Amino acid sequence: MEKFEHEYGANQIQVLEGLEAVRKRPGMYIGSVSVRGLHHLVYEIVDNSVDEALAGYCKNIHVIIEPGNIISVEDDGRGIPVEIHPKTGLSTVETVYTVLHAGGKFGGDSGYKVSGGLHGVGSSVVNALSEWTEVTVQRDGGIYQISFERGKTVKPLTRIGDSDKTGTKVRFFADGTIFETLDYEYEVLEKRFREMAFLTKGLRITIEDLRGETPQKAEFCYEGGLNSFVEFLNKNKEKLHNEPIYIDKAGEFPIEIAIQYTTSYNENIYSFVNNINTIEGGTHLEGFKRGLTKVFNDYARSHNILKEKDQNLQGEDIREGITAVISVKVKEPQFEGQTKTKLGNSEVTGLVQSAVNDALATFLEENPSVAKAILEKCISASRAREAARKARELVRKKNALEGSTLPGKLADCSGKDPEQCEVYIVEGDSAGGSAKQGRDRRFQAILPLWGKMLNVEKSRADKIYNNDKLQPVILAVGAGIGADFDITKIRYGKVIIMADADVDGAHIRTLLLTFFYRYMRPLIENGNVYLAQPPLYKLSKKGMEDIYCYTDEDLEKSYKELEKKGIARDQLNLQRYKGLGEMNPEQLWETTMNPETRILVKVKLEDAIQADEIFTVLMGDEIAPRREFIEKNAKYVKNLDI
Ligand code: 1YM
Repeated sequence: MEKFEHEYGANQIQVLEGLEAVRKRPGMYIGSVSVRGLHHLVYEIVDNSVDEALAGYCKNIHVIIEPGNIISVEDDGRGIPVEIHPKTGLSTVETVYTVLHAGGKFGGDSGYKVSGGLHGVGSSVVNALSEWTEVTVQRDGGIYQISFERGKTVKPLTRIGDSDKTGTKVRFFADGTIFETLDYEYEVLEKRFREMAFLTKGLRITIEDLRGETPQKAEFCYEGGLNSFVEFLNKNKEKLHNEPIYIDKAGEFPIEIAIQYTTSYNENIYSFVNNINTIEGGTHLEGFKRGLTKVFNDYARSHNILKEKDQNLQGEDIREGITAVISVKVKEPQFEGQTKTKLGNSEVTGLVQSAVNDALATFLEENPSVAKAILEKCISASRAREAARKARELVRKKNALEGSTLPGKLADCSGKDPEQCEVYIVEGDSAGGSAKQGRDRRFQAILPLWGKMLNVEKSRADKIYNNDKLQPVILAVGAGIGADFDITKIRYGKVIIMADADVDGAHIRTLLLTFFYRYMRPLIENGNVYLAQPPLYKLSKKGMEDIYCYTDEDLEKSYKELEKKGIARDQLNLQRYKGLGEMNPEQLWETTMNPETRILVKVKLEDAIQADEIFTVLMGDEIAPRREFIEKNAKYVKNLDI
């Protein structure tokens, strides 16, 4: 057996200090030690395989969650090099797994290093944060293996057999003393790998979950690349044209774009740089938007769809109903923004814009019926925008005349500091009445909702401004709507939706959440939207303090606890609350509004793609997917969340 040299020189001591730093401050390297950070470990390893695929050597990646939350990732690339690395005196695999940031430096120029999802730190960080790691490489006719514990080499690289194949397999067990949880969420990983497969045409990624009684498995491989991605995003939507518009430009900055218009009123654009989702957009997105606006206006002018007297279509008109995915590869990306997911490289704007200009103009010339369908929609969007502007003006004028910008039904709080203040949006006048009486008026405002329900998903902005149910919400929040929305103007730090725990309540919650998601998204992104959780039950008995239960499990627990104290079930009076209106003001305060005792669920936007799907399906036209969605998620409907 071939054993590799293992010496602890000055370099190696530095290495150990480096990995010690990772263990001391893991958050710096993987964002957090929550389940999210845990998932990052998997992405870090898989990213190396994806890099190998991008370099053209790897076709298959196989990820397994083994029993006991051990992760195994195997690819059929070239295998990490095994020869002694001149700088460290150790094998290259060992170097990659023990030297912080070693990944790219040693590999030469193999293209666009994606490595590391959001944080780009690589294998050594995973190694440092794992109780143990085992790497097996097939390369140069042999099988080689090396093992580590908490980042330290415990078995140096050894040749353990022969093989005519090539590839890398990494197994690791995350360190339970570092992470809050070791329980991987299969759905989260599955979603991420589907996305990665879309982004790397032809790459096959399989994921298996071997924990639990029923193993799960999924396989993703899309020959259509981004076209498949867009078709997937639009699967529940009515399309304006059958085939996505596809742009694929090779070169120094490869650019791949797929576009398909739907009949919806929303804009759904997802952008990626080196396979990293650029949630905050950036120069590539800017270039795309500019190109799109210019090409459609030019086409509309030259084909006399826009007459001389007509104004140009605006970008937002042209993006109504669009679903698009943009993926660019940039050698040295600069990421900016709060979450470092905004591309800063200024040279990219022009490159993307001209790629869109060329390819899209050609497409429109060759597909006049598609061009016509899209432009008809753009023009109707531009009319609606004009109508919305007028509606907005009207609201402003009306407010100016009436001398107040606040809706009449709002019972405002006396405090003025938005940070401290909260508004409860309450369905129904009777619950609104109780809430008004029960609240702490110093910091709690109540806005009862009345009027006709409007399906935001099926309406344009002008209808929304004029809707008597939503207008008070817009005015109370006080920060505008749509493109004008300005988060710094919000009047309340917490916008709390308080609705009954029944079907109607679920409906109003969904409606309001859809509205916030489509028209005040920063409010959700900034974590200002909450769902109040009124209790479902009250247990009472003479001489005993009332017990409120928020879930069925809660109720069972309370019964059991009381039994232990010698109080039997049949001695207790159980009240099931059908609506908020059944509670008196004191009870409402105590159970649902008192910051000391209430339960608030913060609405989080973890995943824009999933949120879009949920709202499209729940509020859209198509009935079959809605039924399917509700059947699949019936058990969660009680706690509707994005
Ligand atoms: C399951 C994880 O890490 N695969 C992988 C990693 C590398 C290579 C191939 C590779 C890269 C290069 C040349 C190169 C890495 N090599 C290095 C380094 N899968 C996994 N597959 N030969 C093989 O980039 O030139 C770092 S990652 F630095 F050693 F070359």
